[in-house]
Amino acid sequence: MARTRSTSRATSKTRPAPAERGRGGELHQRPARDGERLTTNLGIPLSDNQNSLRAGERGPTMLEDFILREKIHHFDHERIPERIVHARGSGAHGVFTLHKSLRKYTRAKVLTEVGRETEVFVRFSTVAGGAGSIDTPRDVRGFAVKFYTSEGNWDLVGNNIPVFFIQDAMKFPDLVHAVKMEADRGYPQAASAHDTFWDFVGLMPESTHMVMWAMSDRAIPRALRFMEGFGVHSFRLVDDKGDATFVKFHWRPVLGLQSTCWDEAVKIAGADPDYHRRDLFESIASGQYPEWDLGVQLISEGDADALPFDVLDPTKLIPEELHPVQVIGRMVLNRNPDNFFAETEQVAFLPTNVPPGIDFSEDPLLQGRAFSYLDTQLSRLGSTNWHQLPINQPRGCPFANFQRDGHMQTLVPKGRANYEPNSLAEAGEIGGPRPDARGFASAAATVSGSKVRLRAETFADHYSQARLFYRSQTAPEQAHLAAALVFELSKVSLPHVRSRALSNLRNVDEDLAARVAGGLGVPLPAASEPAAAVQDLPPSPALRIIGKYPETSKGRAAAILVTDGADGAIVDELMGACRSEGADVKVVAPKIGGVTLAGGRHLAADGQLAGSPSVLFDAIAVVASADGAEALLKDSAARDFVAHAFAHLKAIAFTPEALPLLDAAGVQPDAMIFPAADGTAAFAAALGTRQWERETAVRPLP
Ligand code: HDE
Repeated sequence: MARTRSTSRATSKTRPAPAERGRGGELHQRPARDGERLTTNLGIPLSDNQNSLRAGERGPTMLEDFILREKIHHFDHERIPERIVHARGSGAHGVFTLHKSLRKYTRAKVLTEVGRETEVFVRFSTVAGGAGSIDTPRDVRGFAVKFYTSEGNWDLVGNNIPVFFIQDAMKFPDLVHAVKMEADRGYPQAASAHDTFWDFVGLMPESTHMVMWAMSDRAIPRALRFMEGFGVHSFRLVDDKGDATFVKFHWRPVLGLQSTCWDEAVKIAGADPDYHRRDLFESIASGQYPEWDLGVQLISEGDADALPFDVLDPTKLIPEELHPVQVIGRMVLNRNPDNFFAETEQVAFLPTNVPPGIDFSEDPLLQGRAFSYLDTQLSRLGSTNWHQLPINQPRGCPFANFQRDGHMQTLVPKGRANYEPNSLAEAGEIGGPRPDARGFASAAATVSGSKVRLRAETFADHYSQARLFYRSQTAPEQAHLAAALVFELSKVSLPHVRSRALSNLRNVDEDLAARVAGGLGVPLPAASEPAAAVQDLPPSPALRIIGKYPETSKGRAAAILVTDGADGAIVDELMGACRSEGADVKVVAPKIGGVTLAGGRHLAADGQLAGSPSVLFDAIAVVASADGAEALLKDSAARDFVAHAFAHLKAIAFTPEALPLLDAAGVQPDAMIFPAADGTAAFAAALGTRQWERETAVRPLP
């Protein structure tokens, strides 16, 4: 048994880190320097960080060991409550630059000062799973942006889907309970494919539109960088005179929209549960900064009245064909968090954080959110002073008021004046801040009526936009949506729940309902009674994924599976072609030590075959020697590598020696199967797309 007294000692002669005094007199611990003396939280230098204090070398640990006790005490309390929804998330810092002024509509400087750069922090999330759940479930994604504006923080706390499941905040706890793990068994985690979710949405026809989006490929994004974002609710922009215009906010990914196949998403969950988090972190670390354009739809009160639905109803979108999205600026995420907990976990988003010039609407869901988010910070972050955490503090401007004290107060305000009005400045003392007539003012919206608990008649149409969404999709997207419904409803064990879902689907589209019933192998029940007549609205191509953005290979990644003796010239050519398209290339080899190419050159591997399945890449190439290909044939990981890429409709390039492996994997020639000798450029150009025509050959679609 080793009986060392101490195996590590502070070697540096430097002094303990002194505290630095911040703007408001607050104390900030500066980051420790390498080799600096290790101390307790109160600055007592430590001589031994390996051994607890014991009575005798093999004796019991002593109660007086304040060093051990402090360390374990702090560790025991390292976790804070995870978010009740959106617990699993990934964050990044960045900058928003305004390119077009909305001066005519708002006095918010962040939306009027062209060229101004505003710091942002963004947190993307899934909704249903816990903090340790996978990144790729079928789920809505949160898209929350904190703008540190010169007039205070503006939080645009949106999703990657422009509508929501419910119309009234009253139903939110029911919705969340229904989708989360079932109450008695504690599963399934991060999945809507279970009885209680489908029971709830079946009984709430208002959720049908959002269910269409959640069953579409939007809910299985390829990466966070390839998602759109939406503010969802109608907000108001307010000008200098106090006049208001409704606004809907849109984020458009510069690299385009892209999703995975469902089977692929399921397999990624096993291969890399952190797939999205890793992609975000690595793309920023490598300088491929994710970017989005910010767009707005502006709707006057008069135009809102003319819409065939209520602008306050969060289950409805405003088709871009009716009110175009104007791009006004760009957000670039260019810095990873230094510390996940301090920043991504402790960031507190509040839809009520709006600067002067931006205001709420009477959307009953937004009104409920206005209460909820402030409330939740107290239980998550444990103190009303959560706004003093570095990630939550305003950065673009100072903050000053007479709010005082509370748990974990880090500010040290000076003087006697802790109330307003006061006249202490007249006696030369500190008087403190004062209200400013140019400060935040709510839009003067007229409100009238009796106190009632009822849903406005204008919210009654639950199916027309669900139909609009479905009918606006391309054929492959419609098939995926139907397949997702079949998958989800096949996990529902209560026949009446499944049947009600089908009854509601008949109001969306008879063909869709028939496809889903056919896929389930159950009879089609009678349609449910809609609360309002269902309208046939003109299709909106902007609701599609396929074809909405120009195709690009930028930001995508190809994997080249290589073996010993492979042709190095082809590998170089493939790498060059992919890189010139702005794509990344990874070398996958049977051994992590890499391969020896024909001619003797050593090629390092980025991944070992069994740990780097093709689901993690956008396209694959197999560059093998004859012997190497023969060895791969005997390896199920190699056969799956190719078979899965084919099943997930990806581009495949190959050298002739690899043909037996392609045959064993069931690959059939098509427009995205490229012989490497002359197809490298076409392969590299196809990284951002999928071969949709192949799909019927690889899986039955409903
Ligand atoms: Fe949230 N939501 N929400 N939500 N939400 C939270 O706030 C809530 C809603 C959204 O990355 C919580 O700080 C209610 C719509 C995002 O930190 C909580 C209602 C939309 C995030 C909360 C809604 C969202 C949250 C959990 C109905 C899209 C993650 C922890 C009235 C527009 C933000 C927290 C982050 C987080 C409540 C509806 C988006 C509990 C009561 C609609 C992106 O306060």
